[in-house]
Amino acid sequence: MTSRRNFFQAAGLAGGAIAAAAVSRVAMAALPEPMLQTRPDTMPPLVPNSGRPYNPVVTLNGWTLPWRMRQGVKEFHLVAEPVVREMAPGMKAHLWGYNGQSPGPTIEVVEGDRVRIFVTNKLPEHTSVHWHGQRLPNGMDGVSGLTQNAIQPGKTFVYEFVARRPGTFMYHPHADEMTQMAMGMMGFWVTHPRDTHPLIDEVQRDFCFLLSAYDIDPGSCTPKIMTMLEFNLWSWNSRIFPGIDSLNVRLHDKVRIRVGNLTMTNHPIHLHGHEFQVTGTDGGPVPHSARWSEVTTDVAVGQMRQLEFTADEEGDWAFHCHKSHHTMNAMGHNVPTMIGVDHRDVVAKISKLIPDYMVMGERGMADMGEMEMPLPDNTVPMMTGQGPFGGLEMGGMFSVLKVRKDQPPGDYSNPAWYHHPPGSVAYEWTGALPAATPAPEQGSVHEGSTHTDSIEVQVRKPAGGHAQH
Ligand SMILES: [Cu+2]
Repeated sequence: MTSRRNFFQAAGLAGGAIAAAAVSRVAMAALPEPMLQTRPDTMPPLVPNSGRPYNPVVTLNGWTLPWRMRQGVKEFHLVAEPVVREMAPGMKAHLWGYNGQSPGPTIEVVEGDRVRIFVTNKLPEHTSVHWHGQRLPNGMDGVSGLTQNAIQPGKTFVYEFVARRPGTFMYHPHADEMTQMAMGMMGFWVTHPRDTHPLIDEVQRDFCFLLSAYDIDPGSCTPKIMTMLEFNLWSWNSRIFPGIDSLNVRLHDKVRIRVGNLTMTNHPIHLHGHEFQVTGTDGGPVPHSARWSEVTTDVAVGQMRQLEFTADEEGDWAFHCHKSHHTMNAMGHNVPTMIGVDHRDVVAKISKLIPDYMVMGERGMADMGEMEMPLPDNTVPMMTGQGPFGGLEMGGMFSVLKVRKDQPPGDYSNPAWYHHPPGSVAYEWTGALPAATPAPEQGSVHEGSTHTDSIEVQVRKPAGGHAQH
């Protein structure tokens, strides 16, 4: 039943809706100017100057996209386009990204914000943007072919929804995904809580970065997009060590680190010197009863994790993926293990044929860190980086958490290396070394079992073609 009063209210709403539609067409005629950022440095937090207040995040080697408020709507303008990303000093990659960079800028909003995102496609092929993890109307989900027409080159689409759920999210194309994500198209999204939230703590430092992987042959600059598993550059925000900035905090700061994984494999993210808790996932804040302390947490493909801890130990603490091949830069993987092999004779013979032939790996691979072999242009050494005590022999997904008593509140600048208190650094033993002796004879825990020194394993393969029963 419709009363006269309701009828006028409905008419009023309808009139309002028409007016709003007319205004928004005008607004769209003057969509926000796209902001570009091509510097690979970590930009200071973008303190909100309009809309609801919040504590901004800091994107490692990245930045937050400025917005404008228009009639209560937060408007952003993303431009999908080819970019040149310096992955580390001396190595530039030709990637695809947003607004001058890969990954794209971080988008920060507040729970309950109405958000309007203009997406302009300057790629040579169609694209779309999927807002990974968000609650939104189905038609705003960004799956080309399923929920929308793909955004053709040169076209601009508008996405609009309310950021309903606070937490850690990301965005990426859902059109020719294999190519576009292999080329670096992705970005971070943080929705801050509107009020104090029982499961979301206030922190003094809030960092975020995406895990991405590339396969770029040494000496080249464009990723091989068909690679599924054998990537050679493991990056945080499309940066590789020593190109990843350190995470600089003040002693006793509460620190949050948000990580999203858009590679093809999982990454056990490991922090030295502190225990953290996983306080949030793509699904939202983790209940207190489901949190436990860790020093490593696995971030699987397509997942987000929020790590939180109190930085209460001063120093320079390594922070890295624990897959040791992910803390190295581009290299060949088809190299035989040469540890223990004395191939000096062979080298002499090969050197007559190939003057530049190099012995590799007979004492381990640490020599690679200071390898004197000339590298192709646009290539970063496999293992590199200098610390106060010499070579770090790292690459890829590696950085340092710098905890300092005198780091000013809110200051993210890079302090000098940690000054260790006297007597607190591992040191060389210079006394005599006793000869090794066998461990004392003790009964085995498996009393009565056969003597171990008589056991020998023999492997016999079944005769070809005839199964042995
Ligand atoms: Cu990894």
